[in-house]
Amino acid sequence: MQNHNLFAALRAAFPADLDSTAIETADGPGAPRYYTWRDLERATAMIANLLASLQLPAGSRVAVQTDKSVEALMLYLAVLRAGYVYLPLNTAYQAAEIDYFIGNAEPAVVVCAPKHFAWISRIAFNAGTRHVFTLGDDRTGSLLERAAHCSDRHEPAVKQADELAAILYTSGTTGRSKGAMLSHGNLLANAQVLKDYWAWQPGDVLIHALPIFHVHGLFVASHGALLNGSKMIWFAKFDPKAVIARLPEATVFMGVPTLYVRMLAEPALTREACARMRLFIAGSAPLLAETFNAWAERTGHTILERYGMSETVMLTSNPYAPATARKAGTVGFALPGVGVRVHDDAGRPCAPGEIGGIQVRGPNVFAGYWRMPEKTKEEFTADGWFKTGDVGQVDAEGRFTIVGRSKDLIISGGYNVYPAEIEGYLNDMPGVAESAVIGVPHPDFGEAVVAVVVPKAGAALDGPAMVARLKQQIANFKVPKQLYLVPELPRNAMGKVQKNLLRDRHKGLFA
Ligand code: MLC
Ligand code: AMP
Repeated sequence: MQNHNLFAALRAAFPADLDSTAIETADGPGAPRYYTWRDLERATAMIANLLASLQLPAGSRVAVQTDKSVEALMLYLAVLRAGYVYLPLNTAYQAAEIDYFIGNAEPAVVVCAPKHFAWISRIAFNAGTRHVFTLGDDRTGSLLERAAHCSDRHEPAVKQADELAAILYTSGTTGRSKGAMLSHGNLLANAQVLKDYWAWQPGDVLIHALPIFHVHGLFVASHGALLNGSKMIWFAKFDPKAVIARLPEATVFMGVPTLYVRMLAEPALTREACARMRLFIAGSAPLLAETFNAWAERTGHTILERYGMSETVMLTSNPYAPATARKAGTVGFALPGVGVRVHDDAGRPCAPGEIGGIQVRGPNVFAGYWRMPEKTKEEFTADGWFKTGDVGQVDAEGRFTIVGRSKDLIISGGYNVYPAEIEGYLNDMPGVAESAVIGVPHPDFGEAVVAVVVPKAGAALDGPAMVARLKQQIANFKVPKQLYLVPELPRNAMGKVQKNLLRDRHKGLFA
């Protein structure tokens, strides 16, 4: 029987010389550290054997909130290898957020940073998780201590293409986060298409400077390099100066627009520094034409923008060749084998240039939301296309442009922030009558979170104290950069808050 385990496919792409360098760390404890392909092979076997020794039920989730490290990547690969389901969690998440994810996903195993063991293990054990391990970014923690006693040989678990490989939580427009269920087949199909579409080549070297708890860094970047047997220069934390210093050794870079904006602010970013580079890829948030143009002028390289999401991995991409066919402000063409279309609210296809909802179908599209069949049903059309919640158009050649979102979502520095969630926290504070959370243009983050709050009659609210309170409750990137107290929110005739008016009112805040 053919094994569709994603790890097996990645493993098959390792180069013949297993003693060559697979990953070189550029920062973090002990840098530079060199990991060979053999190290990846052996360490993932040992961790997979540790997981296997726990005799977890089939389909068990392994939830992970750790700082970025090569060992954390190995843990991801080991979970695939052992046949369990990987559930990555943003390192910025705090107790209430972690409590929800663990409660909802009911992981059999939780792995966290040693410094967070006390509170995370309490949440996990309360939720019925049996095993909590620690993994530090300096190779410390119980996970590696235990794995050190395990065999370094392991046969990848046999998986069907439609079996679950990972759950990625993506916040809901109303209510709580939904776990997008991605299969081994979804992830491998997308990785293979991108390998061809972006013309990965022998000798490519990827600078990996993104977090590994979202689609972009965990799947698109890591799978890309692994499936090509390419070396990675591994940054635990993005630092524009340090990344630019390594560009002469690399050929491929992937980043959210904020990373490009920050590198452009560095005089060291020059044509010479980029002379060996083959490809700069951007996505996860809109890349401004201004950034695209400034990058081309400074480096001589045309950024390739692509479009994706947790539920579908990558959907569209600007072309690889010729580079002149990459157009600012567009996200390119449907990837081979992926169906992408634009439909109006009545479900009719839009003509070229007409604006509507972007829908997708293909081997990359997820199976549904974890334990939310109703939500899943709502997000698919009757004929089986997934409604992305992005609004856009397609031109006569098939090139897509995103013009907005029907989902109330803010994308700040590549992280998604759902206004409804922040409004919930604000509305729970004493003295708050109601609130509206909006995204406004920000030169660094693309969009920044801003809150507009209405106090109850007679209540004296303290804006900075409210922001400080939020900082203790939720991930820092979700905390409003500015909070306004106002007597009332603008509403339309139907009584609906007019966020567009608020956005307009505050659009110059960070100009
Ligand atoms: C950090 N901060 C942010 C922020 N990141 N504020 C708003 N938006 C963000 N994205 C704030 C923190 O709250 C903190 O504020 C201060 O900045 C310093 O925190 P930090 O962690 O030291 O920041 P920094 O390292 O500079 O992080 C910035 C960044 C990071 C751009 C490197 O945000 C990042 O890695 N973004 C990439 C996200 C990503 O990978 N997205 C892909 C999603 S996948 P304070 O006040 O608390 O001190 C996807 C699908 C697809 O969307 O298509 O790819
Ligand atoms: P996530 O839920 O984190 O996977 O975020 C997915 C969302 O990011 C998409 O639905 C889009 O709104 C947005 N996105 C991803 N890539 C792009 C892009 N190139 N341009 C504009 N928006 C993008």
